[in-house]
Amino acid sequence: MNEHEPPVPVTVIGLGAMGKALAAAFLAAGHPTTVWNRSAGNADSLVADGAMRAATITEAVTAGPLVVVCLLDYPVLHEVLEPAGDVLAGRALLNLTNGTPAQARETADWAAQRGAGYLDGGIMAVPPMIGQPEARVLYSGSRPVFDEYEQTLNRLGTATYVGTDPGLASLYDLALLSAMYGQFAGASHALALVGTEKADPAEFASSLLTPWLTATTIALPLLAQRNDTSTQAAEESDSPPDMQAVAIANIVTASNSQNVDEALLSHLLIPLRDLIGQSAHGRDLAGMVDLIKKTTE
Ligand code: FVH
Repeated sequence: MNEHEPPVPVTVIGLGAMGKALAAAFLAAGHPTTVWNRSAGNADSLVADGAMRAATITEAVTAGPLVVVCLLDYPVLHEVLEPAGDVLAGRALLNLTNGTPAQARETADWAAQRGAGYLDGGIMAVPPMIGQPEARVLYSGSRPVFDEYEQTLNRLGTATYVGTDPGLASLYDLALLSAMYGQFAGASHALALVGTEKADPAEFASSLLTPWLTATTIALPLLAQRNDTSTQAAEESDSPPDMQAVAIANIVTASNSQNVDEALLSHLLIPLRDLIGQSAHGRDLAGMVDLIKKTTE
């Protein structure tokens, strides 16, 4: 579609917090938008803003060429879409429901059997961000579908295509969420530690914790280095693993004496200790990534 063509009619199925934000962004960009939700009342505000309410799931799917689904999970998606399987042929199914790579691949096969093009998506944003460039949405699956609807997808946020394997977007989504929850867990531990003394957690968070976490992102490329290059990196490192293990052990000891649960840090200390004990002694933190992976041999 070029910028002079009229906006593509879009259907949004699932009007929870995220589905409503998606439909509102399409409406705001002038797309004829049909909506469906199990609890019909969720559509009221969108209908007031110009959306068309579909009475049935089949009516929703047949309303246009691009069907966007954002439901609680994949079992719900299949329960909802199965009755409309016969009318999916020739349409593009875009699934923004959070799930696993295996679920995405199964759903791509399910869509292909019904003659639909399939894109899976991972939304790296919360509902108020939808419609802004800061809202990144990852897509994988059919490249022709992505190319045809890229401009429409950019209405939701910055559309980023990551590959033809339909499971890739959810893999990247879950990986990014894992990094986020890891950071939240570490930050929660830090705030619990500081909170054991007469310190202001809000002041600590804004003046020290946030700048510190921002500064430490400089180490992320080191973690991503391949194992075979990390040995050399470690030899030149200013922060060798045995030095870091001592600091982590001190955090564990201090956490215990401050009565803060050290379970989180124990999981960091054990892999680091194992890394130091290995024959490739001296490898830098990049080796932790390999330690976490389970080998299939
Ligand atoms: N909200 C967020 O911050 C995150 C951001 C990143 C992406 N996630 C994923 O988006 C999916 C939907 O999330 P949501 O925030 O819209 O979730 P809810 O507000 O809880 O809405 C759930 C919708 O699913 C419908 N639903 C649930 N069970 C059924 C069912 N058995 N049959 C039919 N529909 C069902 C529910 O309908 P209703 O309860 O209103 O009738 C909502 O439409 C999700 O994968 C996130 O991980 C959001």
